[in-house]
Amino acid sequence: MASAIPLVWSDDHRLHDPAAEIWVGVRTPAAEVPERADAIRRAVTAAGAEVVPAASHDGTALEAVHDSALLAFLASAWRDWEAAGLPEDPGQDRVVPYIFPHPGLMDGLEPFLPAAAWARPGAFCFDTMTLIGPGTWEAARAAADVALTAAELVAGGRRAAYACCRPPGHHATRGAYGGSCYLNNAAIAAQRLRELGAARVGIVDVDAHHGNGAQSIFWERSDVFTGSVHVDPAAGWFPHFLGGAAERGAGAGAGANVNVPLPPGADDRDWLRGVGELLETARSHGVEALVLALGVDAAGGDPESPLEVTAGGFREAGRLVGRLGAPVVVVQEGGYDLASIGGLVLATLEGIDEGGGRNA
Ligand code: SP5
Ligand code: ZN
Repeated sequence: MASAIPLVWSDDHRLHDPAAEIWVGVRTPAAEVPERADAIRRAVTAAGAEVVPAASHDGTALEAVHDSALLAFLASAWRDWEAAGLPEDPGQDRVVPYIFPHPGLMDGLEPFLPAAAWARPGAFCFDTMTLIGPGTWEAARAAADVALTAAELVAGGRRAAYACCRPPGHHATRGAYGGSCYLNNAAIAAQRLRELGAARVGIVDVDAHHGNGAQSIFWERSDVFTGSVHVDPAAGWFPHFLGGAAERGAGAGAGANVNVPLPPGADDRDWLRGVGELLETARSHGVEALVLALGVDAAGGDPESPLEVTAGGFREAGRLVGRLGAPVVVVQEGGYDLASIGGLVLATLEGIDEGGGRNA
């Protein structure tokens, strides 16, 4: 079956090859590899999707969602690391943090921005798993361009567009990167939809991991509803420290964030109930456009999550999204089993078509 949803693309994702993750101090092979986006693109275009090249954008849309200090750090991090000689001595070929301005260290004081290139990453990164190399910034910029281009297609009247983003974005907050994410592509797309006329926008995140980035960025805003269904961080899963059902937003945004944490092993039925709850809540908030943060790592067999969703589950989630009736920007997040991720994304896009999201 042909997908009527255009796929927005940039070859520049390949400039980012983190190669490794530092987990419990050990250098392990990266899960977030360039082949991911290529595999997804192959499956979706084999089904007939039109490919739209990403248009480049200046920094304005990034500044609307991220701190300028984070953007400045990311833009020069690799150059600064190299200039400090760190690839030769001590022999570290990626930017990795080693000290963090932990609340327990600072006790309310404002941290310095470290002068040392080896200390500065800790001011902006919340884990040791999200490495920066040559080309990481260029690829992250390109992924944001992909998301922005998809948002502009939808604002221009397309019923749906698929942003084949890499690196992913949903763990990145206003001021920090981590979880294999540098810039929050979904949040950037949502903010752009707001600027282009949607009075209320929803971000529904179905990646296996909590969408902490959008939750935090829009925490005090009522104009962007955020929802995430994910494996319960309190049961031992990334991001470990947040993502519970009690997190509902604050101030003007009180009630405009919903988390549905699921137990490890949760299947289609549990997961689809969560997806449905998020979409219903988005509907009740009156969203005029939706961003679907589509990680497919909730699938059974994915090496990074214990959820057991099937391709049929992803197709049904797509149908629920299509039935919402709002135009939708689908933004790629996680999904790490190279053999299956393309089919899972395609099933979701076909579900959106079937549910009513077919382009006129
Ligand atoms: C975008 C996305 O799905 N990010 C999720 C990142 C979660 N990574 C947590 C990894 C936890 C440790 N896994 C052990 C594997 C060692 N290589
Ligand atoms: Zn994930």
